[in-house]
Amino acid sequence: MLKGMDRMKDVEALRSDALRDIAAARDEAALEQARIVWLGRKGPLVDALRGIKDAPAAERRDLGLALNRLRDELESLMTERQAEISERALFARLRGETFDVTLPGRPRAMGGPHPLQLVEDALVDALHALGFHFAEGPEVESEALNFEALNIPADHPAREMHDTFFVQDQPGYVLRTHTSPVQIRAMRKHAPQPVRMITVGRVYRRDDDVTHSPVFHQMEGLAVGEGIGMHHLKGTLYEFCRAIFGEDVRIRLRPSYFPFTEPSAEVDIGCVFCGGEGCRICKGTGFIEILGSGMVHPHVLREGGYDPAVHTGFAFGVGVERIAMLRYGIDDVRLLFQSDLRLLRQF
Ligand code: 2U9
Repeated sequence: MLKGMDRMKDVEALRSDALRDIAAARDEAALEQARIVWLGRKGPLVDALRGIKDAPAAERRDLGLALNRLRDELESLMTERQAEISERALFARLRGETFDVTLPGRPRAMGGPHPLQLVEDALVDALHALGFHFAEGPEVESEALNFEALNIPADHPAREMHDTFFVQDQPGYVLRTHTSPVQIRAMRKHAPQPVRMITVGRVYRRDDDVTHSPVFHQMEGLAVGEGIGMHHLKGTLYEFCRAIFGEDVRIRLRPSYFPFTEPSAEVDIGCVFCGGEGCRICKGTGFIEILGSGMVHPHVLREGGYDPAVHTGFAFGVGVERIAMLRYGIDDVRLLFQSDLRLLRQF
């Protein structure tokens, strides 16, 4: 217990004893012991703090200040000492460890461009060279743009539940089932000026087997202007197929049906595997289906802000996975979505 005029001297004595103990602590256990002795509930400092009330009124303020300052000082010295002890222990451990510099390094798993990305780039480059500009749009799309504007009314089979992912709590919104709404957006932006654009991106359908994935990629192109005809469509697609499959490629157009084009045509190329003689991949026909296309339906032109009496246009769509599977001989579409390095290292 501190008494009378000696109180301040005793604070000083207490300080020098505590400092000596802290400096002498060589390990964590010793430091913890010093903490209990000097800062613990039964220690001299807490005792002295409790005794402030018994000191003469004139001394209380200075004594309180000195004791509180001492407590802060001891706490921070102990923290510093703790860091020194840990560092010293770490260095001691490292000095004892040997390191075999002849061991082989751990190889890093290398990434690389995904086959879908390689195909996407090739498709976009081929059309960029023909003067088509690139546009993008949202993957969560309104039913109005994904369906109605594309001449797919509410009772159309493509709108049945099994095809479309709906967005919970967002009536009227779907995950886009094709990239075509991007073209509607571009038409509305540019009409009545001519447009020549392509878009590529993810689309979603409730399908899942060796040839269908619930998420897949499409590339679509559109050209609208005055005097555009089927010959422009055929010439563009021929050049496109030459860029992708080689300049000797043969193409064939077959009549088809899409709600957003009229007339519509499916485009086949001469089978790149058998040279047209017929094989397992072309199922003996000598041709492989590559893309869909057609002249933009008047309803769709009007929805885009063009007058079908003045403007015409052509459009086409390609499945990116299908091209990648043909190009690289991949027989299960799901391999493209599994991020398996055994597949990805091959590109
Ligand atoms: C607008 C007008 C017309 C885009 C077209 C196709 C034909 C087509 C398929 C290819 C493989 C989809 O991924 S796939 O299954 N696409 O056959 N797409 S015409 O027609 C449009 C698009 C937008 C405004």
